[in-house]
Amino acid sequence: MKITSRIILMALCLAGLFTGCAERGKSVKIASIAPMTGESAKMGEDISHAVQLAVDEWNAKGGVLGKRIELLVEDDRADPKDAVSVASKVVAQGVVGVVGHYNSSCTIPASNIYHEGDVVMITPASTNPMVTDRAYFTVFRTCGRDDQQGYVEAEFAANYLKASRIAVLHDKTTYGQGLADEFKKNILGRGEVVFYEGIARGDKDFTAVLTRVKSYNPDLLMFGGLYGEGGLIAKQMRDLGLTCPLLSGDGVFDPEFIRIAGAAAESAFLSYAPSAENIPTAQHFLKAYRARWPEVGPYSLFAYDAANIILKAIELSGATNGKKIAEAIHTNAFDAAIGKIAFDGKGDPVVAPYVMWVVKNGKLEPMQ
Ligand code: ABU
Repeated sequence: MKITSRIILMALCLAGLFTGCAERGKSVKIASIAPMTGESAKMGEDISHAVQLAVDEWNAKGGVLGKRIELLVEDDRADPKDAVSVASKVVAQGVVGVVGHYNSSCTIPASNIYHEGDVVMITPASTNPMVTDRAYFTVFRTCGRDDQQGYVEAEFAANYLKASRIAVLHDKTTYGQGLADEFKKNILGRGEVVFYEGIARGDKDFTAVLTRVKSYNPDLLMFGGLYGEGGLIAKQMRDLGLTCPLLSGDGVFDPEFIRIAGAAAESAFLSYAPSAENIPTAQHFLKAYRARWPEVGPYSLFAYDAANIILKAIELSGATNGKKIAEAIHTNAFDAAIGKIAFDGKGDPVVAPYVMWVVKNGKLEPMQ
């Protein structure tokens, strides 16, 4: 553990927040950490509900290692600094596993804390390659990566849409710009990127930048970012008479995108995982989740699997020590809701495909 982390832990001890040693043993603590407030709060709710479901199911069967599982739900407010302080807090509280974070820009700095504190972290949603490219032993993800996703989007743009003049917008975040850059790298030589610019997260009016995009007469607009801005861009580009298709990624993949864009969402193309509706092993999760909450979010299944993998690894290793739990994750294949999951040496799932979806009649539908 680095000196800075030790100092933070000592400060938390003095503040009376360091309950880790005193209470370790009474229960097994895991945490769900994501934005619970602000623009991406829906993602945090989707993730924490799924983790809650997994924890409740384990507790109904007697917990893990004979102990009750306690779930801490924490808010990182989609802010990298808050993510680091919440990560330090839960490590000090003796959490043995974390499902989170949502934003790659939070997961990457927070994972330094879990790495230094030997705590297992599995993100269900952070797709930037850097999350796992440092190959931290206790850091994993159940979702795919943006280098895979950017490749699939570029293949689709070149081969299906036959796009040749492409405008690219991104939200300047680790995820949004990262995905836009992966797309740009993979489209090179097949389509020309005639416009490339960043927008600001939280902005509501994109008519100025979209008017400039329109002046380039693109035959495709690719957006790297999240559903809030994605929905507004879809709506405002149509209002301006920009008729080319809109292509985006998993960050825009949510019914909220359609609720924001309205009819303008129609025919938008999004890359995301294959439909869970068609996966036999996912049926129990879908039924149990929908019995408690109305809408399964894009990362709910990945969060449910992440929580179950942490708890199963605790059971398999017979330990609550982070390195032992991580070793069990690295060396076993897990029967997850999404199917069998095994991890490579970096902590990425060995199989995590992306497919293209389209908005049709106001609904997200996987394309053939
Ligand atoms: N992967 C979509 C949004 C979350 C993130 O990676 O920042």
